[in-house]
Amino acid sequence: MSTTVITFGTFDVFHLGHLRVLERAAVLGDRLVVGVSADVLNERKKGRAPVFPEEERIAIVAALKPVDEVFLEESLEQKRAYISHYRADILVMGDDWTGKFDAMSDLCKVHYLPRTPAISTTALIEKISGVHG
Ligand code: C2G
Repeated sequence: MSTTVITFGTFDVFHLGHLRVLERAAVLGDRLVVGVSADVLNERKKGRAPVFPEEERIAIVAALKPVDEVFLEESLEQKRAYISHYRADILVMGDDWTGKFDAMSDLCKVHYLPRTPAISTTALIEKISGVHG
């Protein structure tokens, strides 16, 4: 029987930390499905619009070798529906989300991976915009 892994994220200003989490999620199963957060969801969650719009973020994630399927994550409340729809066996998230998705463990296994240290979209935006010189 094949194992489907699902993960979610904004993947804005795509960087090595994003690539690593997707690579490590993919090896936990046979098929990796990625929910890319919609622009409106990101604005609600982080109080700012992503740098790259959802169509561009989806195109980048969909082109990656470890990724088999991509969809638009329109709301956090639909997480259970997405997990069931894609018949996911394992939900994987970075450990900044530790504990936040434990409620899904009746539907699938929930696995948190250590984040790649010292890299984030926010830090990149600050660096590019010259906030830290
Ligand atoms: N990540 C990582 N290492 C980093 C930065 C990010 O492992 N240095 C991981 C995060 O833990 C997450 C994934 O990369 O699993 C995507 O990160 P974000 O784009 O920041 O995702 P986020 O906005 O937290 O969206 O429904 C959940 C949300 O959509 C998650």
